[in-house]
Amino acid sequence: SSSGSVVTLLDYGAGNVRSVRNAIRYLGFEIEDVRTPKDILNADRLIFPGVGAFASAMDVLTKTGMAEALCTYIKNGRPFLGICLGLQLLFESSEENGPVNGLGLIPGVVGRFNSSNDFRVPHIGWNALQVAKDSEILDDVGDHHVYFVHSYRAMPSDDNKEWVSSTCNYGDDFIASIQRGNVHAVQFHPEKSGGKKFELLILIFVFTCFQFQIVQVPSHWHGNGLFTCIPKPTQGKASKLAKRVIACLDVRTNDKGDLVVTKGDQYDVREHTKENEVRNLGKPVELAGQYYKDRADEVSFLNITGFRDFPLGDLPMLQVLRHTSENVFVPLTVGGGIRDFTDANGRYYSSLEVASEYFRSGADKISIGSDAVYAAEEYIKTKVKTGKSSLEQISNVYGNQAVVVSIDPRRVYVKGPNDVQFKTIRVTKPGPNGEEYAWYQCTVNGGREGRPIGAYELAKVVEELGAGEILLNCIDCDGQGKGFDIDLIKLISDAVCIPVIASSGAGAVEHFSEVFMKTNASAALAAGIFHRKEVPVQSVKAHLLKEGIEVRM
Ligand code: 1PR
Repeated sequence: SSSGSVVTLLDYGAGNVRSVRNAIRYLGFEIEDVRTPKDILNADRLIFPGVGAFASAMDVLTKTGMAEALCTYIKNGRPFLGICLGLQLLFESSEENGPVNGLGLIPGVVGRFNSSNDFRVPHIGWNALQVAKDSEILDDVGDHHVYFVHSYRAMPSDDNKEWVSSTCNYGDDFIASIQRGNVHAVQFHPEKSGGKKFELLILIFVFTCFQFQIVQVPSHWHGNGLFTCIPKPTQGKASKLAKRVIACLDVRTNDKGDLVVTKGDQYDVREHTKENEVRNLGKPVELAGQYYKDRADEVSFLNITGFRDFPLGDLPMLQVLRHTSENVFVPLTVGGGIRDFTDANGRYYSSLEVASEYFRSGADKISIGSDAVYAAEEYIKTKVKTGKSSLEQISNVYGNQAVVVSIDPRRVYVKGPNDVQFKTIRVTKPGPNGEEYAWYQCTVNGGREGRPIGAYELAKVVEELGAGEILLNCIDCDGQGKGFDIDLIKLISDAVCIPVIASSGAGAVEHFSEVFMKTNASAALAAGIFHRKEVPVQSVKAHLLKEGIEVRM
């Protein structure tokens, strides 16, 4: 194309590139999609946001002739920006379901992180970069945290050192970005690394990579010194994954039929008045936009009546996602009603279809509640992985980093540690009858039904079945503002090697530092205090920073 405002996008249809699209459009560029290998060769500038698994991506690229075109394009040093898998595919091969050959342009093998309690896999969240060689891009990124979400990574070596422009430390040093001439690729997600000073890092990339005028700088950027006041990256400092602060919006239709953000007390979302109406704390798109501005690291939407109202019938929720993802450039999670479903007309929808629709509408992760409980119960009974549960299917297709399991446990006190067949803990505060032990019973359907499985057992099983993260609620603490259930969060975050999001009960900034100091939670989520504007997200982060906890500011 001859137009200076066009970006060619290679989207082979494997997942959510909506955020990349939105980011490019937000910056005033036009997008031209690659349809044939020729479109790659004719591109003036090409963005390749890799999504999905390495093997299936390579498969598509090879079959369509795109692999060859990409190699030619990159070998000719044409302007290129690869994102995430778009970086990994440039290497010789990957261990992901493999070994599988890659494009072979950069020496090295993409391997899996070694997971442990300290270095949970997937590596999800904001981490800092260490500069490996001078690069204009990194000068702009500076000391800021950028968003990563991946389980595999390429490592720097003598063979690829002239490519490596930055590394990041997560157990080992891995390659965070590469650059050679016009060819750039990043393991992190510039389109999700939204920040105050540079709303969108992608701008800087596009700007630097392609060295052309930004057509339309969003008005609120003018004169904010975007390119002048950003510090240089730190040299050689071991980076640290920031603890995330997540704003959660429980969404449902109220009795008037409007989609509202609601908030329960121990999951009861109705006012205790004669009308008994659903509590209304605001509009979902508006609140999400507010939390993004307030520097929330992620935003979650839980469609809390999804268990009974089929979400694909619930188009407003998809609208909410679409609109939110146009202006919110941090990861979005959506949950509620993800399961196989047959509608009134007998039409069958697989959970994968439901999830796909959520991803297409702008979700980065989906969250499964009730259906994960059934899948775990089944697996414990049969010891067979059928691959058929929603959890397994979605994880297989989209990768485990895209699948959150939301647990809704209720504390059940018992006298002795062996009174039940489930994992018990000695509680910090004894129960109403002096009980010193408790187990945490999983529930389904928004806490309405207790199931014969504990949160501990569930967490371990869903990790095995392909969950990439656990959203750990606690019905007893929900909406109480008395702090997180430290006993529960410690129990679960010690039991698994995937990230755990602590949820339910935040009432003050100190509750956040407490949960990060006393447990291995990777993130903390709150709803009520943010909705009621009692404590803004910024205050939580300022407090964490003061307490010496790594956060993205
Ligand atoms: O079972 O797959 O359809 O998913 C339903 C989802 O909806 C689950 O993730 C479940 O947690 C959620 N959900 C169902 N009913 C409710 C309810 O409140 N009646 N909300 C509900 C869960 C808990 C958190 C809340 C935190 C923090 N809400 O989302 O935001 O407890 O609150 P706080 O900071 O105010 O204490 P499926």
